[in-house]
Amino acid sequence: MGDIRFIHTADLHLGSPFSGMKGLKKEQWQFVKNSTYAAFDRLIDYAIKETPDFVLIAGDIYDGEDRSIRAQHRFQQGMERLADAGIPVVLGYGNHDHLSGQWVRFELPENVHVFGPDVSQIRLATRNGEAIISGFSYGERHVKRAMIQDFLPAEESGAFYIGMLHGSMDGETAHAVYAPFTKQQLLEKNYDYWALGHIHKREELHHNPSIVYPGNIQGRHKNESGTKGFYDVSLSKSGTSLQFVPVSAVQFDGLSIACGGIMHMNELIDACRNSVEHHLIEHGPSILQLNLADVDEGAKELFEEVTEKELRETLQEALEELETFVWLSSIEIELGQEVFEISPLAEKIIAAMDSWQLADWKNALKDLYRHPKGSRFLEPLSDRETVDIQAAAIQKIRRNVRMGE
Ligand SMILES: [Mn+2]
Repeated sequence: MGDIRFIHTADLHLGSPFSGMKGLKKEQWQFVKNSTYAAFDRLIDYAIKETPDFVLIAGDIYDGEDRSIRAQHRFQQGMERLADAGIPVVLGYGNHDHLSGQWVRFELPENVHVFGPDVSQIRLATRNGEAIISGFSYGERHVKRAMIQDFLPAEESGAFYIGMLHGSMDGETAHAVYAPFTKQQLLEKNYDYWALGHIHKREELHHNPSIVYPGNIQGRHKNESGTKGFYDVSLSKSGTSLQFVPVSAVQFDGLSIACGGIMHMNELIDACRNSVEHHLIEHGPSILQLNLADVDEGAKELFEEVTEKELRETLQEALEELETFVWLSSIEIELGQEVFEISPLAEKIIAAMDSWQLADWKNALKDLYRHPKGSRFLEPLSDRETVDIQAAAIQKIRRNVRMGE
């Protein structure tokens, strides 16, 4: 048997609303909102150029259970382009686009094989042998059962066995746990490859056989930073080679600017523009959180009279002349403890927050999480998110609650 070659992608989240991004001009907003589609089109272009044996999509094709008509239309077009190129697709739906949602029906072309809510097998003949692909779609949003138990172990030595599973490792606390599995459970099936989805950060959990999260193809917020894409996989009975293919149309990143020695605002603006320009040359269109670091006494005075909003708008304007898309989503000013005198009240609040457990955060944020309209856009609160929220809260408190206030 020779190699088989396939594309492993997941979490396309077509139609992501990118809500919460404020102040973008109309064209900038269009550019960001179109990014999931642009990344998807690049994936399809790549497949047509490289002609793999098939394409696997491990869940969350759509961002919402209502599968917007626009998102479905764009997906349909992509699948038809693959049909014309003779490339089969195997997919399962995930927790975001589970089968119990309400949506307008589209009929996908015949090259597209879709898993039902129970674990089943799809067999594909390739130039170098048969691939037996096992998987399922989410019948409803919350699949908490260990679906791994229903996957049949590999038994035919003449075929490639691939498992497709949208879910998370048992004990993983940073995300809502769906269809939980352990690495051992996957390995016991004796498959040649595990094509996972759900976790948006790419990671190879195991090599030989490979157990892989490709991550999403387009970041949707600051916690999905860096370049995003999918894997081009070559699989043989002796091993696997994974090639990451970047396709994100815009990437989220943090960028640190050293402010030591800066005395005037024009110097700061120049320093920011230079750093941002370098970043864009290397990474392309970006949404950046600027971190102004090493703020000494001289630089500190510059920030006393301006609000973060004013500063951000001014810097954004200064970046407008660059050809590549860039948006400053926030500016953090890293102040050493000695630079700003923090009031005893602020100290107390920060210390109290430090001892909070997840349950305390849930209590503090309950108005938001129980909001009838807002709550459906939120993923369940996790320990990891509370770390981010706490860091942001501390920064706000440090800046706003000063001595004598
Ligand atoms: Mn997802």
